[in-house]
Amino acid sequence: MKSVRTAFALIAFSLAAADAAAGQDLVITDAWTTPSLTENATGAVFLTVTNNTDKSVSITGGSSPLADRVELHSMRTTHDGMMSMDRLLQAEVPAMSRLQFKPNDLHVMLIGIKHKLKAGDTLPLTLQLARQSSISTQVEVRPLAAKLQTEDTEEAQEEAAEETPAPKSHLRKKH
Ligand SMILES: [Cu+2]
Repeated sequence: MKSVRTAFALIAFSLAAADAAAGQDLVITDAWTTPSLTENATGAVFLTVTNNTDKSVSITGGSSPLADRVELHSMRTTHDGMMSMDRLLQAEVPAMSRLQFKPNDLHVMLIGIKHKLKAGDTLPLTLQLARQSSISTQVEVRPLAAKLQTEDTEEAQEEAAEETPAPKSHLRKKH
């Protein structure tokens, strides 16, 4: 009888672990970055924030013991086809929804990384929320190939076009 109860407890525990994102009010999952290319580099962190509450939540900034500063950034393509990065003062995670930070889009920027990150390393990251609360995670450093795989085809084509000189009009975005 005792062993049956233990088995039930184990099943309950593993379900809870697998469903962590669904069980907590606010949780960060799948946080990753790429290796640093130089000392004191900047780096973009990608992650998903899931909000299981019925109120929207604002992320207002972040911190990591391994970086001088942490900022929220967004990337966009300007009218002349250049990529531009903007600092955001906050990012909203709607009620019962999730917000994805992903390559060439919203990201968490590490500025002044204190030691070169290599694939397999992890670094702690805390995101600051409005009303003095915060959520933390461990960011996994993945090989550069992980980022290249997630970049969209259009981006890859633009890069190829830049390598082989093309008429400038080809790089411009149509209105
Ligand atoms: Cu950035």
